[in-house]
Amino acid sequence: LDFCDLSPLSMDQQGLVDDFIHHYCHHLGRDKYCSSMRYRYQAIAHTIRERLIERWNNTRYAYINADCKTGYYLSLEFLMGRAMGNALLNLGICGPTGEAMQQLGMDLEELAEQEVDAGLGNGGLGRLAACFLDSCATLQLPVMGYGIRYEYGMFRQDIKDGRQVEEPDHWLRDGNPWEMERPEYTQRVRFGGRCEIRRNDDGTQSYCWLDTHDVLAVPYDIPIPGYRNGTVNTLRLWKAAATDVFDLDEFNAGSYTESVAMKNEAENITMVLYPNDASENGKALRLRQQYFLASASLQDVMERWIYRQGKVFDHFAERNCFQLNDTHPSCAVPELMRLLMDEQGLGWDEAWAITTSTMAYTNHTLLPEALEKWSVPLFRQLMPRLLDIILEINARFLAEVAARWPGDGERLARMSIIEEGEVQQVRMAYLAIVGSFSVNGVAALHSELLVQGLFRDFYELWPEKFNNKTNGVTPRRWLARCNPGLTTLLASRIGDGFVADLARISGAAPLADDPEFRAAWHAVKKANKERLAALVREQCGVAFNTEGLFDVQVKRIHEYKRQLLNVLHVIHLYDRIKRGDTADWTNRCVLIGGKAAPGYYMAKLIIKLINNVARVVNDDPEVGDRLKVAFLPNYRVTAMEVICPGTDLSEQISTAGKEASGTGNMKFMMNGAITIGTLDGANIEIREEVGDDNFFVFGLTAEEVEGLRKSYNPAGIVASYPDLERVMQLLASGRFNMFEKGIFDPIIAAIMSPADPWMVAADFRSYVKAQRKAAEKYRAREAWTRMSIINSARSGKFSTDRTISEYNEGIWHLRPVQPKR
Ligand code: DL6
Repeated sequence: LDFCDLSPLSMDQQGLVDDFIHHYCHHLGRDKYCSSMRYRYQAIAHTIRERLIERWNNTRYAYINADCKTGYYLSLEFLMGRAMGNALLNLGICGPTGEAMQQLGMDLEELAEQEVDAGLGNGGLGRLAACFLDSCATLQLPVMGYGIRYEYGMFRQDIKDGRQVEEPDHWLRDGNPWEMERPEYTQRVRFGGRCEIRRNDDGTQSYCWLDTHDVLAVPYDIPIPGYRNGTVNTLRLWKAAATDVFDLDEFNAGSYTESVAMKNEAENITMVLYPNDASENGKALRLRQQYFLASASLQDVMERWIYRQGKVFDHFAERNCFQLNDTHPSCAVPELMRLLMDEQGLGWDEAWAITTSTMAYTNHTLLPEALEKWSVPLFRQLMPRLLDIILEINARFLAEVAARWPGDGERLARMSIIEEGEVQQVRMAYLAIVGSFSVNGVAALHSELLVQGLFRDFYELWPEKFNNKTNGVTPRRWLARCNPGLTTLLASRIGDGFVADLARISGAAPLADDPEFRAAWHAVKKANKERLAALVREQCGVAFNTEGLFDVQVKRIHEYKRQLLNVLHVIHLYDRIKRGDTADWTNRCVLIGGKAAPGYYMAKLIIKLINNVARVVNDDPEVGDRLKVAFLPNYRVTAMEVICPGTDLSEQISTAGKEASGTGNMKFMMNGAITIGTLDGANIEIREEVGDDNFFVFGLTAEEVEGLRKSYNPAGIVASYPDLERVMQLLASGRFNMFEKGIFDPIIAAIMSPADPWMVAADFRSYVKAQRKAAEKYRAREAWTRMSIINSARSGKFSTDRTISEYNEGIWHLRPVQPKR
């Protein structure tokens, strides 16, 4: 089809204007009488999209020509946020596009505001996946993302009377110009039915999975541009659709309406993202989503392999690698076995050798409630063939353990993929470890705690499998795009190379001693604080004075992240103001934001407490600008793009040993915020990079937390610290819940419980001390700005380009490929 060989599209202002007009008038069919901004946004989105498509095709041809090994990032979540600004930045056409829009009498940033976030994730895990894709494309690595195209993404959070209210996020309602449906690559995923063993003529056996209820997986591809390098990789998201057979044959006996209802059941698989970031929910639909993703993606890879290489799998493992983003896609292990054995006729040993050389697993949490287990009966009902394979994997695995530790029955029970009990459970993390050649944690401490604790037995068996890959964030979105002021300033002094190679940002460290540079840095921060203050004013109706210390904690609301500790500190500051203890005061604006899982009672109560405290503090005329508190509703990627550039103090205050890594901490640091934090997750590595003088550390270490458990006595701690005693009294007095008697009693009880897993009271004293130090330092503006510059300048390690290079060197072994430009 020679007509496909088009000449490249123009990247200059006039070319963009012409194509915008074409899309607006001809493609979208709008005219000068249409006043809706939506179509203007869509016209510019399509104009940019076709420029991505050119590069997308060239990248695909280059990968095919290079006949290269490919990596696949399998994830139930990709928290992409908006696409347009990122595409413009990475294509290098922000300037001409802005001018083109100006020529047409429009403002590009205003158009960009029309785009809804692609909120296909809960928090850190999903956003990490999105940053990884950006870095893979920037490093020109042949990596494809596989995920689910949820019809409804993460819920929209409203705050009504101080409480979280969830609203559905129908993000696809107005269409999505950044996706391309590819029905030609549809796959069929099987559920239910039964298994039968058949004897073949040659005496061998084969397995049949019969009477299944099939669902179609239809791919939607999203282009992932690298930073100014001509590469555009692919994120393939699957949508579930009913098969015709499903509707007509099987349900012909039933009524029309029942058959349509069954169609809905198939399509429900990709209807909604589960909004829990840290708890297994045991829901059949969630397991169906997991298998749906794993099966559709592996079949897709397999189909391409067979198309290009034929039905020969000798080199499959050398040429393909699957990274499992937590255990959510770990059905991929038995599914690859099934495809290789049942569909391609390989024997167990051969299939197992291939599977265990292609699968790699990343763990993202130590929290027991987040470790997935699925009941064996549910597995049998939904994927009977997969369960057979898992049981066989387990039998062979336990034989290996028994051979290594003869007679150690306890160890066998501990390590078994199947947990015994009233109802047997499949331990998905163990399945992932046994089926993978690499298992990694996401920060040094987390990886260490994994091998010392949760996965200790497995580490003893296979120490070589375990490794660490400290997380990162992409400096394109999280510096260049969200903080143009700082980027321009940095570029004027150290060149703009740091955007593609963040290690170079260290060149800014000596500038911390240059008063002129500090003044310019301060001015940029001030402008960013004004932008953030405007957001807070608009969203929360609270006036933040930009002279004050902007003290920010935004992340999922969870007890282990200890938003409660933050609130107790706010109450303490309020108490000080009321007592007149305000000598050498630093004005402070406290911003908290984040979503709670809809069924998480305590997290939702904490949101209510934050809002109630905010109302009392903000309404008290005695307080004035000394203290302002706001809870930002509907925290999401786009909000963080305004929040992190405008923050002075970054709250990273989880109970040590509980936050696997954190990535918000890195975004804040990159944008010149100083961390107040515990020795948890990647905080430890941030502190190592910036030095103790540029970080406010406090609290128990992970070891101390565990050591204290048995003797933890919060009542004693409260009684021995008058500041905390007063805070608890204020809470108990009903000052923050005048007309809602007793609503915060569960919170008081949790803090006062010797079984409090998060040990809020234990760290209060050192937290207050660290906060006082931060407040004091903030008043010395030059010194604070110095710290701010140092934080940014030492953030080089926390680019996902570094993380992905480590994944590639240690696990994937992919060769970069340069497409034609
Ligand atoms: O690795 C990405 C991200 C980490 O930065 C967070 O520390 C961690 O909590 C998060 N993990 C999850 C999974 N469930 N839980 N909890 O979201 O991963």
